[in-house]
Amino acid sequence: MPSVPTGCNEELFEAARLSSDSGAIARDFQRYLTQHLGRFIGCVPLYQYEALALTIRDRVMTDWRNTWRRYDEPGVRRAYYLSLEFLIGRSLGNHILNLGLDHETAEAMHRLALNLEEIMSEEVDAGLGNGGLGRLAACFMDSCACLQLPVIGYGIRYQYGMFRQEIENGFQVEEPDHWLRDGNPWELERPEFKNLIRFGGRVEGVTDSQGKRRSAWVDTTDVLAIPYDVPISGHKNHTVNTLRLWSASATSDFNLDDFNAGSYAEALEAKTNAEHITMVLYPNDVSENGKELRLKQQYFLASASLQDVLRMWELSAGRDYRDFKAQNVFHLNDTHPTIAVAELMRLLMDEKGLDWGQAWDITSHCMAYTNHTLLPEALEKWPVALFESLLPRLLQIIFEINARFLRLVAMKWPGQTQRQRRMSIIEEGDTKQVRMAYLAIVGSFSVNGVAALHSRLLSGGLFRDFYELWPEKFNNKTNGVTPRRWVAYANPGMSALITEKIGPDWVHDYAKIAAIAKHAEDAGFKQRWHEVKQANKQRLADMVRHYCQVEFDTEALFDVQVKRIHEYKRQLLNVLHAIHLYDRIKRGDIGHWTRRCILIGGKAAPGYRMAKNIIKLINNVAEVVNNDPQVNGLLKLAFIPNYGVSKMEVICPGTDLSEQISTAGKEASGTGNMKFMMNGAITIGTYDGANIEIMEAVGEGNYFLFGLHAEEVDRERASYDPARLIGQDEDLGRVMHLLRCGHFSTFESNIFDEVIGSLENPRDPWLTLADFRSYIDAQEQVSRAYQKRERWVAMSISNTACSGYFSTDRTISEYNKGIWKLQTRPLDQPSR
Ligand code: F85
Repeated sequence: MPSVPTGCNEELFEAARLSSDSGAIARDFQRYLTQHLGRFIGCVPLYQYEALALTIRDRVMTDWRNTWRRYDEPGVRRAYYLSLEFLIGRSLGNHILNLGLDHETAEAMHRLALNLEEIMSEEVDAGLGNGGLGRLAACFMDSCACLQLPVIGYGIRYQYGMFRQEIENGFQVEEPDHWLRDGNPWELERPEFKNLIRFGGRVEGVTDSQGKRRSAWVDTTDVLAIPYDVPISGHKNHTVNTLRLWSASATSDFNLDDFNAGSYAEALEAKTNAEHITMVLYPNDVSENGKELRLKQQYFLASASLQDVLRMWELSAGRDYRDFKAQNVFHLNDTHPTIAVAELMRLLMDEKGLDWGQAWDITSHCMAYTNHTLLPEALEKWPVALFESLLPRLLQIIFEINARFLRLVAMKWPGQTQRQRRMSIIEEGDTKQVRMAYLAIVGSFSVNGVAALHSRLLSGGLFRDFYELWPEKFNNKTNGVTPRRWVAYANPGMSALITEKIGPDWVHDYAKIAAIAKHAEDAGFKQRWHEVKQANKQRLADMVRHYCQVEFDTEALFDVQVKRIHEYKRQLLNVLHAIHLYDRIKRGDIGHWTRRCILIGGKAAPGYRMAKNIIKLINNVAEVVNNDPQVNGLLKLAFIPNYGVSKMEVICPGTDLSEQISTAGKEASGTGNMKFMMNGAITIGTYDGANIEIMEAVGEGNYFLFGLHAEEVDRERASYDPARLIGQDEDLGRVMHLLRCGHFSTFESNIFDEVIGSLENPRDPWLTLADFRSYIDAQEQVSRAYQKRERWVAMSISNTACSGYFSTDRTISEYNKGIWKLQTRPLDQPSR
């Protein structure tokens, strides 16, 4: 027998790997189905999915353990991505692709007379996020594994993810998303690494055994954090990184005294209360008004994750924290986990015995913060009183951080008390509040925005004072999306065509996609590109028929806007265009008409009235347009319910025109725009967020630009006069008339008053009507361009060819080079 290896013995691991030919996959699948799940081959497809998921999961296990070990080697610097959201979607197909087992698995299922695609569609989306921010975290995890970077994701295992959206009579109705009901084969519970999280209580000064004065946080109410690990496989590189999600659990199952006294329900109360913490994801993506449970979630994540990292640190370094900052970096995904700044201070001082200076030196060298919004109402603030009762020790620490910080400000700008008040982490006023963004900036060595314009607007506007104090902290990292999920997996037809022309390397080295540009004028290639797009449009049309009962004709232009519903994203502008086209049809103005199918999708925050009204309006306009015989297929409009990750996997490959029409200066980056571009859609967009970089990459000739620029928006505001615009523009006048006269609200009088009021409001923050004319004109350009098919296809190819920059592999390389400074940890020979 060989001796037990101490280091990383590649041969041993190689031997432990399961064989992955189709025969082995089919055998394991059948064994799981019959021996483990107790079902047979003709069972309901859910169990087929489960058996296949377990079969594939077995094939990542060895690499997973191997990767952990490699990252655990002494001296390996690691990053921890702290995020309240990871919008992962489905996993099975993604792992199959990354392991390079697509053919083998399809073949194995075929042998058993089963269909792989049908089985994969049984998986429920892991919807642990709201929108772009959560999906970005998931794309980042994919790229970190692909680049073999030692990064661990830390998040929350919500029992209920993003709500399921149903549409009833045109209105959004929210249904709970109990995604774990049938179990989750992709998670591994690790109760051995649980942590205790404390809330409430009070702070006492005590003298420790060394005679030092310290703070003790006592009389707390405690909750356990149990980690569940989710594997994140790299692309054909034997790397499997970890996403560690925390679940709350009571410290004891129930109170025995109550139980014995016969109060069974009361005995369970503590347990239920504890478990509420990770029960549900907050479905808001812009403002969250100081909900206690949300702050509990944030602290729960931060504390559990930091304790986990310190535990691992002490395993190798003991209680010596001198090298900690050289080997660890925490990344804060927006302000949501920012309480980690204060919590790391607390742990290092109160639990590990460091003094303030040592603890601050570590903390402020280990934290990095990414901002995802410019909307002031989206910046998190917590009432001081809430902090005081929930996290008294952390509030003390924040006050001390602030006091020291304000001394620094006073030193830099003596006498500028206004500036000190502006910059204070504590906002004064009737209810004092903790400004989390300021805590994040003060506590971090790096602060970045998510697109070039956004980062400029941060340092020149929202965070200007801080930029003047610490210009070296501020930087930009333009977002991206992972080409594995969003091209290779979502668009197999296009991927096969690309690989045929330029080889398969583009999947892991996405800059190589540029090589298809030289085929943009090759007639044969263009014809095949077109055929692939048509097939993808058919797949999308089938989905639209299924969910919306609306027929989309694939010869028409597919015009799509999918994203969270928000006034700043201006779904309303899109609707105004749809109404304008309808009005033209009704007037017989249909010379050189381009048929259009407009698809809109997205969720509204349950408490956001205006967003919900917008959904209702879209549905009502759709009802009128789709049922008017005179429209006769010249125009279709559909609202796709319950938009999410797996819907987007069908939508973006089948789209011709990508709508990115936010008010300039409001969309931090956008990432849907990148998914569409990669899949050969052409963008109609404002000069906002990453749209600007998309346009620069593809060239103005391959992009439809319209609307005011960010600086113009601010100037326009002073003189914005919607009534004048309506009076001057006949098209707009007719559109507004159709809205006002109730053409889209028969028997529902006045339901759109609020929407109309917002459009006509001179103080409309989103200046929707200011961009109407320029939008309509740009849409007319689109319609004309779509009629020149050859040219359109060339534009489509150019968009894909120029999308190399928008891979999260590039984004993550920049995070690593500029902020994290990790070394790649290649495992054994990649099998690419
Ligand atoms: C999005 N933000 C930006 N926020 O809007 C996009 O422009 C950008 O491309 C992506 O981030 C990625 O950078 C976003 O998705 C949220 O989901 C969000 C969630 C919760 C909250 C705020 C924003 C609360 C907690 C403050 C309500």
